[in-house]
Amino acid sequence: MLPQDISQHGYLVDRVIKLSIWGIVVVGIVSFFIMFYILYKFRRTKNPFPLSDVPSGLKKVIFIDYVMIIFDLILLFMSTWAWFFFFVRPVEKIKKEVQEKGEKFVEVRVIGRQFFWTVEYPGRDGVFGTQDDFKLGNLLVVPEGYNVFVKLTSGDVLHSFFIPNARIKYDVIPGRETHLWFKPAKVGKYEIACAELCGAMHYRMKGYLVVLKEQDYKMWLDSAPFSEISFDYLDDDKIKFVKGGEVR
Ligand SMILES: [Cu+2]
Repeated sequence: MLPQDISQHGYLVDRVIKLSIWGIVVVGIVSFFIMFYILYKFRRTKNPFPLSDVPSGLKKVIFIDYVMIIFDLILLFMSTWAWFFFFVRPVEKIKKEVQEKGEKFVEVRVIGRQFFWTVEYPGRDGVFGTQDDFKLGNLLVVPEGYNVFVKLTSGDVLHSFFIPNARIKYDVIPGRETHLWFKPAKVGKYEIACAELCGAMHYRMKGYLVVLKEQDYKMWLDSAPFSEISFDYLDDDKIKFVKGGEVR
């Protein structure tokens, strides 16, 4: 039903979606059952004259309202929690937590433009603004199991950086920096989409997230960006880089 979840915290989003869908299905079935039951029970041949009041037995169905209120509150709590977890907590705080726990992380910058993504990497030293920084077009390469911090900006109009498999999506806003954090837990190649209608070629604004094993990532970083990635777990789909960061 949903695309494969490859991030460590994607289940927070999935359970809200699944609960919504199953809740709607159950409520729909119960509501239609009651509706058809009432249509049948109070049919005109048996009840030629309208009743002046709701029969007392029927008043009991009001319990459905209470069930719905409780269900909505649970849903509200769960979705607020997921939202808070991913987007409301300041990224500096998450980074501090990650460092205190001794977890590994990488940082990248993503710039959205009509109609492509530019991904800036800090290179081997992990620091931006140094000699070994490099850029790639439409390709975000990250190591498996690392925390990934993405700083998002726009070069022109509104875009939205969306990785369905990682369950993250955030608006890319001109003149403002937004942040995303996720933790890829499964190697492979996954789609990145633009989820905000940004112009005529919006549908072609597509990139890839490539999650590599740690040692492969390091190997790639040593030869980046003018190398090609081909590991057997990438669906034998070779990803080539050429000078200037174009991806073929
Ligand atoms: Cu776009």
